[in-house]
Amino acid sequence: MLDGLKDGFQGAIKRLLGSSSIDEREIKEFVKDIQRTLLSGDVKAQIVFEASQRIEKRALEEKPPPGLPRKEHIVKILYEEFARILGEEGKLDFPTNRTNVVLMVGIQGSGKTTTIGKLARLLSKRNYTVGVIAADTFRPGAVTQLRTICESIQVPVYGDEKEKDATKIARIGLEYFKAQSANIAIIDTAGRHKEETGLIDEMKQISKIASPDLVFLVIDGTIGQAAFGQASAFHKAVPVGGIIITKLDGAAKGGGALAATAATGARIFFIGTGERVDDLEQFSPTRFVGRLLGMGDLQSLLDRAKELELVADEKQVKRMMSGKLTMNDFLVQIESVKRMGSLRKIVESLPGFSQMNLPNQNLEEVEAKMKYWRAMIQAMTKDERSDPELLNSQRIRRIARGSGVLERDVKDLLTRYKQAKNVMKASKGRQFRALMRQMGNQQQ
Ligand SMILES: Nc1nc2c(ncn2[C@@H]2O[C@H](COP(=O)(O)OP(=O)(O)OP(=O)(O)O)[C@@H](O)[C@H]2O)c(=O)[nH]1
Ligand SMILES: [Mg+2]
Repeated sequence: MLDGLKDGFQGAIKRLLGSSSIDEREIKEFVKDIQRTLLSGDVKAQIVFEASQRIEKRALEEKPPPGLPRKEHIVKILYEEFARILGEEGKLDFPTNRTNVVLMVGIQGSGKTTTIGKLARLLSKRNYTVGVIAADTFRPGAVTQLRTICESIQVPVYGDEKEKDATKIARIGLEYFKAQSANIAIIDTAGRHKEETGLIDEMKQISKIASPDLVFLVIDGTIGQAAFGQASAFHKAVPVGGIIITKLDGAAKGGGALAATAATGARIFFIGTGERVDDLEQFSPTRFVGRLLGMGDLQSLLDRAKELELVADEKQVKRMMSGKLTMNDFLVQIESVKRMGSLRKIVESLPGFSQMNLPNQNLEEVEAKMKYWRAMIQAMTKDERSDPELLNSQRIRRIARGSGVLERDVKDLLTRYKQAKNVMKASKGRQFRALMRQMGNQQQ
């Protein structure tokens, strides 16, 4: 599934990462690549336009966190913008002290009835008691279809083959399952076209009577951008709370997923990946986008970006500006120097390190020292790290033993730390900011 999109995105990313420099032209080319891919993946033009505009604007204007190359930052923006369209992961969580009502809507053949079976099974596995109401009086054999599916998973069905009034079935079915104190009642409805006003009205009626806790819109994943119109039409009639995209096992291009969420603002909860009752997957936006963009590489990039953002954490800078440098902050400084490749320029600009008279000192030696400092800081307790003033000779001895160094080394670290703290205080964090800037440039 989604092969077209995947190839397109990954090709674009590869080209971006492979280019020697990044300027406005490169960024625009990249955004065009993305646009082309999205359009060929059947994503609605308006969504493509809005998404690519945001990506381009951010790519041109945003400064990457210090240490993250601009190209990689742009990939990260791409990831974030897609994840944003898809929203957060939809989680099902129902209170168990009443009967929660779930209403399934969607056009004919989208997979409502099949999905109800899958959903009922999943919910029973999560220890909810589930009942299903067959309120599709339109399609011949609808009740039998539902009964057959639910029999195989031992979920009770309320249906009345002779009753032609769907709203009545919904009402009586709900009374039936409420009387049994079922946790969840799922209502199957007749498939309808968005233009069929009669059936849309019936759906509104059912919704009014049932006052559902959650309306699931079931969308056929193979319909592509038509999903947008469908989703908005349904959403206008009943408030769609969640989306299930079916048939993503086949030739679906996946654009419908982006379209449906954009149209309703609702999250995708599940995707259907086959006809069998177990073929339902919890949908994870980050995993979905990850799959599209090539997860392996993306994950390491995101991890690294997160780490770097951690280093450049504004809160930390603020804390340091107020002269409160903790041992943890100090450790972050040490770590960041290591990560940036321990270049002399950086080391020299690091508060506290500048006093080390570096020109005469071997940088490797400094690095070796850092390794020990790290070990020493790690041997400290949480309290000691946030307030190194606590470190009396007894504690110093313990730390030295714990990290395999001499007490003198611990004292040396403390001196270094105090210097850093003083410099930080005197410069009100400016030094730290300068350092961060420098590290950013270093990588570009
Ligand atoms: N491959 C595949 N087929 C699916 C999936 N979900 C549903 N189907 C098939 O799609 C067809 C229609 O499914 P139904 O569940 O009957 O659809 P419906 O929305 O209830 O249809 P109506 O009641 O007529 O509106 C059936 O043949 C299902 O087996 C899926 O995730 N993958
Ligand atoms: Mg059906």
